[in-house]
Amino acid sequence: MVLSDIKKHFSVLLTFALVVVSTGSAELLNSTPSADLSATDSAGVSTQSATVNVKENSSLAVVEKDTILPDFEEKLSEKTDTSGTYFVGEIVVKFKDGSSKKDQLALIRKNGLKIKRKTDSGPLILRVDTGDEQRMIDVFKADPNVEYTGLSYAAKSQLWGFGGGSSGSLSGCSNPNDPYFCMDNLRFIQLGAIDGWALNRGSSSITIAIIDTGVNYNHVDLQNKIWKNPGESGGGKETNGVDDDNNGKVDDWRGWNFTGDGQFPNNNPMDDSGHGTLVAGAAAASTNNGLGIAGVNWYAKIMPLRVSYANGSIQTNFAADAIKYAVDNGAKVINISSNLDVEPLVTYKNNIKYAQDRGVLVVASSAYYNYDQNCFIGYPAGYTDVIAVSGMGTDVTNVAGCANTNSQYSPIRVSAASGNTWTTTKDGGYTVYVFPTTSLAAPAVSGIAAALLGCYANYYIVRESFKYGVLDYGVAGYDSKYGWGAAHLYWQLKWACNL
Ligand SMILES: [Ca+2]
Ligand SMILES: [Ca+2]
Ligand SMILES: [Ca+2]
Ligand SMILES: [Ca+2]
Repeated sequence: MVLSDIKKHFSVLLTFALVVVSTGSAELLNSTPSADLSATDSAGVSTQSATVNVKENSSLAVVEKDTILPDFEEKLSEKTDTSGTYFVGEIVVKFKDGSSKKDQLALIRKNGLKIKRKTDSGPLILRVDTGDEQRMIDVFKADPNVEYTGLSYAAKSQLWGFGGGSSGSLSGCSNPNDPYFCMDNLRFIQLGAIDGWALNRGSSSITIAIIDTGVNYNHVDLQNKIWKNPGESGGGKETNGVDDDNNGKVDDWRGWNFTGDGQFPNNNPMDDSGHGTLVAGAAAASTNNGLGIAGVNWYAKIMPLRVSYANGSIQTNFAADAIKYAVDNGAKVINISSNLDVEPLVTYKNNIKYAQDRGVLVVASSAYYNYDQNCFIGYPAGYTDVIAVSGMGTDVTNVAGCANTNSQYSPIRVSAASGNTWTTTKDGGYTVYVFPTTSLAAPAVSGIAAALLGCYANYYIVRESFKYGVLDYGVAGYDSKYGWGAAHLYWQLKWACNL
């Protein structure tokens, strides 16, 4: 795959995400060495505070004791380079554990940079002049206190084509009675869902984290499916401005918005750009409720973790943080329907490993390319034991994405029916994506994984079911188009849960 081909394919992808939203002028709250920062968001929630106390002229011992890195000095960038690979005007630096804060700050100041965000996982996002990113990376790389540094990578949603259809009412049917299911259930047949539901329809005890652009948690077909953080629910804990469960996030009762306004993260994971709501509905919309669509999993909960800006650009550094949040807050499946063609900083891989080591399944869209093309699978789909998903069309010979083996890692790869996916929209309606996409194939796999975990299959059994319990297509056995085969709720339940 040559660069021009990659760009050509991404130019198609970007038709979904290229709504540029003006962000207003960046606020520079702390251009002086000493300042006290605190803020309250519009919901009355104190989101961050930090004291900066840099005594440049004090003796070394005093400075070392008092130096605290400022939490925030300038807003994050929402603008990517022309290929959409990284956010301009930013670099990411992880200092070595135990390195002196004074030395860290001195290096940042000496090069005229500012701190945009301390990520939960450790790396700092720093402000650099646009166009000067690589030079600054080289400068920081040469410093003995720096563990690693690199560009501030963006990821792309793996959706193609345009949604259609109406939000009008349709006559009902039964079992399940969701009107759009009744109108078009071929995808569910291909997923083995109709037969599978006779065995198991999922469990509300299993939560799927949707690491994406947020979710419209008010959608009538999603509102009863949104995860509630027990430690931040009831007795007014949702809005009391207190981190009641002491997990580092204030009032995170229904997920988290890691990007926030570019300055402060917040507790409102609403979906502005729409992709995450499409993904959430495809995995686990309210089913058999007489409304809208059916989900692959009837009962699993959805944890909305927003890691994008309003323009839909996904901030990989926050996706890494969100993986750890999902694990620490009880999600059992993590769905990532976004992809990079370059490997992000190692934090991302480390946090996926953190999830897998704790029995949390990570499902990711393989990179979208033209049908049937042998191509690079991308990241995070390319990491070890991530369930990387290609998208099978209603005509099963059409497959979006790839499952080939030109990766330094060894992912489990599977295909999933995603042609004619009816799903939920951010505006509260419904839409259909006719062509197969990996963005909508991954949540079908997440819904199946959640069903298997809900019938007490363990992590390893579920992971292996995507190899041994799937329906083989094409060349017998593993192939570069379908991977091990097509995800199939019925056969995987049989294989993993002995039903
Ligand atoms: Ca909390
Ligand atoms: Ca609270
Ligand atoms: Ca429904
Ligand atoms: Ca095959």
